[in-house]
Amino acid sequence: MRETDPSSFSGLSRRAWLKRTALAAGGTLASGSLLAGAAPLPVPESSKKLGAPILSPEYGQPAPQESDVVRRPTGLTPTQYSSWSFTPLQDLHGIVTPNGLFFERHHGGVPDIARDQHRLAVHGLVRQPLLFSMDDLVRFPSVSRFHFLECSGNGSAEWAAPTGKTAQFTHGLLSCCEWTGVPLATVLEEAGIRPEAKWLLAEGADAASMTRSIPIEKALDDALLAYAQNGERLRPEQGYPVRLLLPGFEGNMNVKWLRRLKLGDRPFHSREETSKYTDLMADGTAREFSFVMEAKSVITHPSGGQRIDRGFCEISGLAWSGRGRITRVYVSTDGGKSWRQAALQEPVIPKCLSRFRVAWSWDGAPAILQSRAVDETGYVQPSRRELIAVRGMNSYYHNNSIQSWLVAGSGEVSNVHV
Ligand SMILES: Nc1nc2c(c(=O)[nH]1)N[C@H]1C(S)=C(S)[C@@H](COP(=O)(O)O)O[C@H]1N2
Ligand SMILES: [Mo]
Repeated sequence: MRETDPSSFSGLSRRAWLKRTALAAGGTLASGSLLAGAAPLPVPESSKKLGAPILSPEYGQPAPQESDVVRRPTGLTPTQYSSWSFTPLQDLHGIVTPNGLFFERHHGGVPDIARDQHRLAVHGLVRQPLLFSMDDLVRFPSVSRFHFLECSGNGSAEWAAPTGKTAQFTHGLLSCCEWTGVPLATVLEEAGIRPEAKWLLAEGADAASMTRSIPIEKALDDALLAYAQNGERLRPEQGYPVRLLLPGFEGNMNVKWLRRLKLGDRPFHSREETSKYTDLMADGTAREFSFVMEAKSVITHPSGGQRIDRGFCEISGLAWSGRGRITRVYVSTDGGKSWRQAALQEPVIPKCLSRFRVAWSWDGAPAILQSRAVDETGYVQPSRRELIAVRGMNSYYHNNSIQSWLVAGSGEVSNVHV
């Protein structure tokens, strides 16, 4: 029997809910059109014949209609080998980034590494240097945890002028997934950490042989040797077969295609000169060791490039902090003059994206939408002016200031500075 009794559609109760929410926000019915009386619904074409069989394809793909939900490059880098691709945050729901949409940042392309050939060396200030195959590694007890990863260059093009047209380009060097791996502490303890060991050098097996200096406290705290993301082995772009995951730390320290960990008594330099990023301050000095990604947020709907209609509009976005849990997010629809506290979607996980939502009714007048995140340390996400007052205009990395989206009278949304 086909469903013909409209009163039993769960869609109706959803409409009823929407109506209540919309009315609470001072609006009218959010969307949809009235279903005429008790007339039987036509049987859709898709119900008149069999669909595609199983295994078409073997590895499932998104619906073809969703083909514009893809990673995108800026197209501004001289090569595609040392470049970025951005996650389409404006088209995603919840907090998890699908693996195929995880942002990319490679300094020497994506290496093709045979899982059974790959080795991870642990040496330097340890009692016994060790070499692990992937099989050796995954034999250790593992954990699975949800964490975001953000490139510290995320938003770097936004310092001087509103540049990115969409949330993808303003904030898309940001992704989040469930990582599975072996706690780095377990493997270091296996090798035996010498008391003088204070820093680690992590090196990747890519053409960039990317190296980074990692403080031992982080290594022993919550660092993971991650070999899986969202249930499957790492994607090649994310560091297959194993990467370092330093929850809450800037992206570049999360060395992919990890092949070597060397323990030392100080940060590594010499050939590893490039082993950290720094922030140039207004007075010409450089701030170094700015490892943690401070609290930040962005409204993903409505956001740049989208268009909204009058009436009910759910404002929704993402908030995150490298220091722990997001405790509150405030949303403004008047360019920061007044703020309303947003609802935080459960689960709210430390060092993970959190989804926030606020019910709003758009009256058709131009509006400036902003979000401001607060984390469990009490840190409050700064406005652009507040950030510049401290950091000046010479900085490139760590732009965690408040994003403003202008909703024009036409309903078109664009990136603005206020
Ligand atoms: N071996 C290696 N690790 C690397 C990089 C790299 O180029 N080579 N890029 C780093 C930078 S700058 C960032 S932001 C993150 C990006 O991780 P993703 O490509 O999985 O998003 O990886 C880091 N780890
Ligand atoms: Mo990065």
